Amino acid sequence: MMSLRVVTHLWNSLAPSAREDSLVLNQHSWLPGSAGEKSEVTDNEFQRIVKSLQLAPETIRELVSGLPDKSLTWKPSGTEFSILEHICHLRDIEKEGYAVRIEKLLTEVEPLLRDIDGNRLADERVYNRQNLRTALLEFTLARENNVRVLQCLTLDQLSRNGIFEKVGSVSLEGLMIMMSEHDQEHLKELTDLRGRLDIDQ
Ligand code: NI
Repeated sequence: MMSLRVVTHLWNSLAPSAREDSLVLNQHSWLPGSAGEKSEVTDNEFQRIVKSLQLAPETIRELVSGLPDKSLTWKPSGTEFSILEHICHLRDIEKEGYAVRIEKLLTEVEPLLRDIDGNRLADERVYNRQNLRTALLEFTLARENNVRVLQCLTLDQLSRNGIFEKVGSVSLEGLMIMMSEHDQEHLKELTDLRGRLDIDQ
């Protein structure tokens, strides 16, 4: 998988204040080489991924702050998310996707990890009529919970495996990288959307 490239992208995507903040890294229990396990990411990379996961809600908050309601719900096309839809999506994927998958990987043997149809949820739950502040707060809290769990994982736990629907075998470490990639995709789309608002409205 991609580790360093992704991490570098994540790092570059952070707001300058967030990058500065992430120079202060918390210590945690994961150390490379312990228990003789071979891992795909180094300890530094692991720390950076966790830190970027931790900072994502604040990065998004900075990106969307001060925008009028009509900009928050503006959809560039029928198939693209508005800013509000992106944030509701990140919240639900965090709570119903990643929190559940992490729990299953930690407590079950080779669990099946369900894929979630984000577009269907956006329609069913009418994301574009939800409250942005509430959605962002809920995403922030759900992310905090997940980061708290990830920070304390041992190497043995990081190497626990499951089967991710439509993807295949994935370790908890791989899942963590998927989380950061997913953040990255949506941060990129949000940044593009933000730029287009300045032009179009
Ligand atoms: Ni998504």
